[in-house]
Amino acid sequence: MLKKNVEDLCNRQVEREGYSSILYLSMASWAEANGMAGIAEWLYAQAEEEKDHMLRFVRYINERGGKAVIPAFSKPPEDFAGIVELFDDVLKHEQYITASINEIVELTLAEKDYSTHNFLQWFVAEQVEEESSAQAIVDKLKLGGRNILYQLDRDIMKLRESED
Ligand code: OFO
Repeated sequence: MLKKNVEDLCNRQVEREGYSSILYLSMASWAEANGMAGIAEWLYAQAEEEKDHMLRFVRYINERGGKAVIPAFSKPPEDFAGIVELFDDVLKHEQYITASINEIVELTLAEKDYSTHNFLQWFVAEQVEEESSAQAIVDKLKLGGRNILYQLDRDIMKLRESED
């Protein structure tokens, strides 16, 4: 049985993972409407992954005798200043999610909830990957400037294809 404070933080994470999903969906749609098909593909796929992360929390909370709550989500931004700014936002958002996961990890240690601690390890590893792929794209964009955008769009499309 989940302790109430652990359940509450897990439910907070349901909202944060769900918001991540619609944030990336909005970014994907913006990129697609602006002719960046490869980047849009990458972001659509991220949106699906975040939905899966939300579901993992929902199912875990219910499995442990808690009650997962599906919240209303804030409306994500619909316009972005540019692709460099967009990926900067992705990176910052992932860093925020990492900090949020780490808070739950800390609470599970304080509460000696080793099952939830174990459940969270998948997310700890996932965040390392997500921060590093966002960072790699930000670095490429900053290194090459906007003139490499077309090439980068192709590269990201290929990256997505090779992950399938
Ligand atoms: Fe991108 O983060 Fe979920 O966990």
